[in-house]
Amino acid sequence: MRLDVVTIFPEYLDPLNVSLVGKARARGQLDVRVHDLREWTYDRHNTVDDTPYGGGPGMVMKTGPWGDALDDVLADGYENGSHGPALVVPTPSGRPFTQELAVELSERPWLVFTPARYEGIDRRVIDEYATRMPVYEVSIGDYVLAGGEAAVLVITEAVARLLPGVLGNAESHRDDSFAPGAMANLLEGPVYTKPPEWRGQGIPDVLLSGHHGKIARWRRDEALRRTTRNRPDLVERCDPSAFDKKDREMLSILGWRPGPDGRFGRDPDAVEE
Ligand code: 6GU
Repeated sequence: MRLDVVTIFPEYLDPLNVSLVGKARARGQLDVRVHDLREWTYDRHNTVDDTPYGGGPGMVMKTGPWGDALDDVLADGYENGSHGPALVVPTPSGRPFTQELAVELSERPWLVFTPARYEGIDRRVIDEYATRMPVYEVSIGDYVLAGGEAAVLVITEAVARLLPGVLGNAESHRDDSFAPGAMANLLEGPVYTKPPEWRGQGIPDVLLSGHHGKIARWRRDEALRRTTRNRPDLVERCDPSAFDKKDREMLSILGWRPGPDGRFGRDPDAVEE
């Protein structure tokens, strides 16, 4: 997969040389190119922004540098054999970044990221490229960052670990908490390793029992408990056919009751177990 990032802070993307993404690059599984937007400015001050039409606070990134940069990056990519580029525009006004979108992006051969600072990029830039290629405007959550570079790091890591051969074990994704099509998207429960006692805390006995059925059941119960506590919306969204008899017993203990449509809702007075 080829990735291009156009930014006024190229050094912000240095973490792409580290860990999983760095190793995928070193192995040739990912071809990452980071470009300095200011190379496509021609004035003495390397201006990339200007005041917004219609007034208001902040500055807007200008069409000229973005259009010239993207034209050059796209041309160079094609010359080097890449095809089917998609633009990924990080913005707090984008669609939520989910595991499902990570899977979709991981199936594309070439992603071009346009992280912006200030109040964003002149709309005409995105509208023009959208006539030629898919454009994904993406937000990584309900909070506001000073710029899109951190979002590029987040999206790249989520996408890179899905590429064939990047994670060691091909089975590893199927169990991801948010894997699309998973029976139930539950959060994963707690994990433990040696030593067996640390600062007076032991390991739950069941994990030392060697009884695989009981261990699987305990893990499932812990997943239900943690999901109830941290993401009750995920339980509400679950297709009730994802829950077996033992799940239903645990859900009941946690205060969940099936509604008329079979989906689970929580007794508002339920106390946490
Ligand atoms: Cl992609 N960019 C910015 N600036 N803020 C965000 C975001 C992106 N996603 C959530 N907040």
